[in-house]
Amino acid sequence: MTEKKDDHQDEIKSGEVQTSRRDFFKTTAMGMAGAGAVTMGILPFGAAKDAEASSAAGPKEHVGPGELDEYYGFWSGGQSGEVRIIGIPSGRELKRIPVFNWDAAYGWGTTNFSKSQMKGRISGDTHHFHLSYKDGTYDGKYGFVNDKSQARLARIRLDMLVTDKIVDIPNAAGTHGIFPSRNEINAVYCNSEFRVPLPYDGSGDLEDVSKYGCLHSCIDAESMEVRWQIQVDGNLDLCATDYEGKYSMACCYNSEEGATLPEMMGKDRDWLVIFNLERIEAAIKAGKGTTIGNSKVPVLDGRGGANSEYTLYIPVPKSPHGVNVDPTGKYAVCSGKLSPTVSVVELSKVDQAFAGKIKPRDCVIAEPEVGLGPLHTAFDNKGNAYTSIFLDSVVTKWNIAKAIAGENPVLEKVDVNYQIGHINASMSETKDADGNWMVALCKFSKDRFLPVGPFRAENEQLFNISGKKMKMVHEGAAHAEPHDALIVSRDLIRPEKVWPRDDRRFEIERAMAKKHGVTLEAAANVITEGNHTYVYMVGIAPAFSLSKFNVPLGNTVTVVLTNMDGVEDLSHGFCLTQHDINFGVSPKETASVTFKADKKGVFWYYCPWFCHALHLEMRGRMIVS
Ligand code: CUK
Ligand code: CUA
Repeated sequence: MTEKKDDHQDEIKSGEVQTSRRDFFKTTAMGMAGAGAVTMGILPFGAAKDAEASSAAGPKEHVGPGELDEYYGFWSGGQSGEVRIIGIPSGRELKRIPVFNWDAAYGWGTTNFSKSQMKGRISGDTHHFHLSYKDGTYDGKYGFVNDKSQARLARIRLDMLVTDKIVDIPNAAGTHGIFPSRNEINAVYCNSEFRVPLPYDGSGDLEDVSKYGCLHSCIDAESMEVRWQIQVDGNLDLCATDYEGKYSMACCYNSEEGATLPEMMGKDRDWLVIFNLERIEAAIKAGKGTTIGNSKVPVLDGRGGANSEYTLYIPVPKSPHGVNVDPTGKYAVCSGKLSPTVSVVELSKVDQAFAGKIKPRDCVIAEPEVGLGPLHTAFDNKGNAYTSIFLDSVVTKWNIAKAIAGENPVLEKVDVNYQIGHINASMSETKDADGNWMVALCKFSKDRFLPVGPFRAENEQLFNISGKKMKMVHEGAAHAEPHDALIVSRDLIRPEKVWPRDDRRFEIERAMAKKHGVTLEAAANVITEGNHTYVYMVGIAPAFSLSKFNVPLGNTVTVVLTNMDGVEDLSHGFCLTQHDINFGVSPKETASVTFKADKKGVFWYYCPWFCHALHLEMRGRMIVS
């Protein structure tokens, strides 16, 4: 490896702004005696809440039957591989969007379109979900989510709230932190968490860890193609972007470049790595990138600390995890994880540091103590930050200006149950942070719910943060294992109720139909070309347009189904018995499946989505002979 940067230039100024454990207990005890004790443990997430506890000035806490939530919550699904939509504040789970996971209800992983994206894989690990931006707030167009397990990025289209595109990131492993550009729909930046031999194709020296590498990748948000990559020292964790489009940034927790736990924890400081996007884009344009292995993506070398014009390595303590930029866009907050501090980086100083006028460490303007095991930070609209503290199982509310002034910035600590990972607040990752809601995503639920065997649910706790004190209003169980969540004002998300018939989603089926001289919308056609049989049908409640089709044994069969009911919420589907085939089609949607007719006999197909009083009669026979 190249020479390491000097990360001991300055001393950490923590301790100036400490809160003692005693203060912490005082604060939480007060919290328990106040509003917290009334609500904690009594109300399930999603249950009705007595209206008198709602504060007049704050957001509406109770969402009655038939009423709509004020916010959409977008939850990553962790090792379930999906993304979930939750109504906030009610906690109602509204939808699960299969992304990297196979799903029977929608047929994700079964239909030809989903297979073209999943490419034979059926699992994933989604940690970070973000929406596309324009001018510092959400534009309602796309959502993006990482797959840590197989180095992919997926895009969800927000008009239909379905997975749209999945891209593989070359020479990467453990794609973890991601963040889109915040000024325009432009790029999504993705971090590799695992250092691997490069090229990552099984060639070269596989044993020598010092020869491994790690990349920060830029993916075009519209084409979803990987535009460039840059190699860094260490390995990367979470990702953020500024509001102007000048920088992307990443926390690095393994500056030691070790492969085992003790090897990775040796140093007192690792880095916040800042990527100079203007310089990187210019270098890529000038053809300065090289390629790695079979990948055609241009790669720059951002290693070598001070010697790299593309990267700035800001020393921060110790194995930092989350990095979050505040709603003013002025500060990036890195959570120390193994240090009880958060580091506040002033982004306006980064240019001076890139120019060599100040040391990288001079960009850190405050380093308050917030508790043991700080992981992630959310923000309100009053200059306060809320940091999740894993080991202490608390959320620490602290004031950014006070921290910068060198005063004790800690305003309140509140207990959460238990071992909190991510935290987020309503619109926290935009310039329109509104300070209404905060959610604590706790990794352990222990005694909070009925026991259900050794694998337990997570516990998610929702706080009204509009008042002086944080007030928990709900808690509820979550299936494994949302890492991160966004709480988004509902006016920014405007999903359609019916598909437009010319949607790009049906390109595969439309091209097929064109070739066969049939239309998808008026189809009752069986076309056999050699050993491939194509079956086109429509569903109009309560019937398929074909009540029977015949297939020669051994043929490949493609069934194309269009839902011709343009009625809101009237879905159909196609479940073929004994063939592991099941998918849904929402109003005016087309989808198709391809399988082998490898068994002789009669096989009923039926509509699995309850669509009509005669829904059970919506069926037909496939006869294979
Ligand atoms: S990471 Cu899981 S708690 Cu993957 Cu965002 Cu911090
Ligand atoms: Cu169509 Cu049930």
